[in-house]
Amino acid sequence: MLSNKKEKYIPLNNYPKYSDNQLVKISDMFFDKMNSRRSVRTFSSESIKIEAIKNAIKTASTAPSGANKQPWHFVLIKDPKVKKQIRIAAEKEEKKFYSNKAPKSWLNDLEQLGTNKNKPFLEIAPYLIVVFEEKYKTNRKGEKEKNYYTKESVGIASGILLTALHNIGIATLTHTPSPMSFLSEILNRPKNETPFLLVVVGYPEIETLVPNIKRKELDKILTVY
Ligand code: IYR
Repeated sequence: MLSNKKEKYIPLNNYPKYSDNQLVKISDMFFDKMNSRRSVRTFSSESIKIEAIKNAIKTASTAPSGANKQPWHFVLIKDPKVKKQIRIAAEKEEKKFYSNKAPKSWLNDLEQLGTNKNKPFLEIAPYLIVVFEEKYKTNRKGEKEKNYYTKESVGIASGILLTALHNIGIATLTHTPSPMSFLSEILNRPKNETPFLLVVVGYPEIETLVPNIKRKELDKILTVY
């Protein structure tokens, strides 16, 4: 019988079933692909078709989330004037961080990355994406409705975003100027959203160098019972 009533459950589709050999091979190839991802700090200003970036954001939004609240909002910035405003505000915070806020031990830990208060990439890269965490929602009666596990949800979505961009050869830098509240002001975001991460997006500058640092070996990060 035809019914236009919304079904409570629908079939799970599109899960492939690989052989053991294929499982190992495909996962190994994907590891190689992801293992080539590096945080980049020198970006080319070369433009990138916005549809590709929007697709990556759509992919990020497939992340699981607490009670399916999807507690994220993405702001995609391409306007040079807005990028400039963000750079000025971020460098103001970074100046304080590097000159007096950060303890010596923190600066020592950062030494290997070669970071400093200057953030030219915030203007040079063709796009910035600011990921906002939606801590709660306000309903029509003006009451606060809770979202759940928002940090975990937005963290997973951000990881998928970086993966989706890397998959098409686009480099990223996860940048967290602290505090980040200036992003809410510049981007006019409502009070129920908190800036979570600023992602710099673009092609790496030609002859980009990255720090010669290593990932931990699997046996150091994995315990199997
Ligand atoms: N937010 C500063 C400092 C910084 C902190 C960490 I932890 C890093 O992994 C990298 C940088 C900056 O962006 O320079």
